[in-house]
Amino acid sequence: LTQDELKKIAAYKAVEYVESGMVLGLGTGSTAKHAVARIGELLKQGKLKNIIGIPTSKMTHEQALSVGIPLSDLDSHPVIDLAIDGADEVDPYLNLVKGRGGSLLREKMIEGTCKKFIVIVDESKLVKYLGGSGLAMPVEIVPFCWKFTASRLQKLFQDSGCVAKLRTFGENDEPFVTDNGNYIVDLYFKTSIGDLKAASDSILQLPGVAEHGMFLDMATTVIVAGELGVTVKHK
Ligand code: DER
Repeated sequence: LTQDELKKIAAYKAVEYVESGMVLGLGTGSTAKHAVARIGELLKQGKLKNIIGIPTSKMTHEQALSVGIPLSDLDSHPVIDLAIDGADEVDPYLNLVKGRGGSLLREKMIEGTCKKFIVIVDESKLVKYLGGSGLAMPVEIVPFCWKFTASRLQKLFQDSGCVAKLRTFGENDEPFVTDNGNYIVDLYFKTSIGDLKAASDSILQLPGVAEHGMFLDMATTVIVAGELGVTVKHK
């Protein structure tokens, strides 16, 4: 099975938890994309009715419109029944790293006000501890004096061998700009971050920081699709 087929299997399994009449947080990324498509398909077949979607990014907003999911927002629906979204890393306690697609702020707002938050991953996302993959742990910051904020983030975690890098794109290395008009600084760790809650608090205390990509104690269920089948882990 390819990685994308595994993502699709996990996504379809998550959509089995969707009931007619639900207000749904619609995730962002290559795994959540399959869940959004599946919800649209079931609506078209009449197997799901009266669904309202709350998209976690402009990209998901577009995709949801294209598959016919009626949309609204947090202002109209401050409480959401169920959110389905991918993750970049999942630790054994169902803590997550998210945001390598750049949508972490809206995802955290929406997934933080859900009664249930189902995370869908292929098995490659499982890690022993967050930051353990050596890949980016994203932090959304205001563009104003971003170097100042990036260097303070790096200093915060110097004991973990942290390197902070502004996320850029294209051949001119333009700064990546989020849906909210902010920048992203990606943190790379050599060793474990240690106390995640303390790390989260110290990041959020920096005035230039909008949000970070550690989703602690938020997932209620994680669906993992692997070569040997699908496992469902509940909090
Ligand atoms: O950027 C994000 O938050 C995405 O949801 C990410 O965590 C998962 O993206 P993927 O499903 O494309 O790996």
